[in-house]
Amino acid sequence: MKFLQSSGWSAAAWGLLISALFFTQVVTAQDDGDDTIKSVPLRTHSLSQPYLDQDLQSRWFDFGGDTVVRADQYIRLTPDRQHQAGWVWSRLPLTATNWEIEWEFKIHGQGNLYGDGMALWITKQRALPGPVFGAADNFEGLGLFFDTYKNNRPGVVFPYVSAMLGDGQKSYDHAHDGKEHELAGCSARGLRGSNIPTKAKLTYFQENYLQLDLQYKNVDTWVQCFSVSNVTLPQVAYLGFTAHCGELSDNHDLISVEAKNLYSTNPTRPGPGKGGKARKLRAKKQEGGGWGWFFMKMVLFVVACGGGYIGFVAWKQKNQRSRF
Ligand SMILES: [Ca+2]
Repeated sequence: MKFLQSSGWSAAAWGLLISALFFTQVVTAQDDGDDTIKSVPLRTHSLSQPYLDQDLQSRWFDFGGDTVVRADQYIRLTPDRQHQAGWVWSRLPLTATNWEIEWEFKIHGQGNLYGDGMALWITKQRALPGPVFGAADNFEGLGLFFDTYKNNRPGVVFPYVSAMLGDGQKSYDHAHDGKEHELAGCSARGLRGSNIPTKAKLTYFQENYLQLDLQYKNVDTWVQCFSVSNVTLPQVAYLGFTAHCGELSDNHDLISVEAKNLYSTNPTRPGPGKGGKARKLRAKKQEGGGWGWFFMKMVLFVVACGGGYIGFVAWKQKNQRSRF
């Protein structure tokens, strides 16, 4: 009994030691990826006050629908009135292979009931008004929705942020707030009407991963909404922001957009690929290069631990027998 106990403790200690080494290695590998990423500002896809030039035009963006530009404050995609829809679309496609888009926005209004929300688009189509947060359905590319009105998603806290990859055929699932074709998403309670600048940061490394981080709880505190591996977006796609109000309304304001071209100075590792909850869930659904590697290491780790334990028990038993 004593032997079993002591071998159990020894094996546990060995397991702990190996685990510590293993996870240290994983965390280190992710952290040191960050300083190999460089960025170059993309002026063609960035927006800041006063938004328009002297001729009240924008060189890089078109505005439409009910959008109102207030040069010293915001681009209001919809005012807090029923049946409004507005849009802003880049004139040039986003052709960078890897990029980051950080934007500040504000969703606020008078009503106790409000909606419907706003969206960011990276799509082949541009400036087509429609029913999906002010843009056309059956899009090709990425739709990222900041949905403030729960149509029907029991058990989900709203506002809810969700991403969908459209192929030109799929329709946005309005009745269930995008559930049917959701790529990834997260609840963001407090995002609407937050008293700090609300920001989102979308990072894309081609054929590697797509990650969304949000800032709405505290200044300079980002929370990861999702990180999904093996995402491929159209190589030529326009950047758009749209919003829509139906029976319920809200102000949907775009404050600024900062786009960057990203490139990795380490050709063997094109992106940092931080692991988040959504990404871990996603990894169970699909096999990815990065996660295939992770899975292999886990298997090897379990095999090593098991082998070590069996070897240790055998050695102990042999030792015990030789003592008597
Ligand atoms: Ca909704």
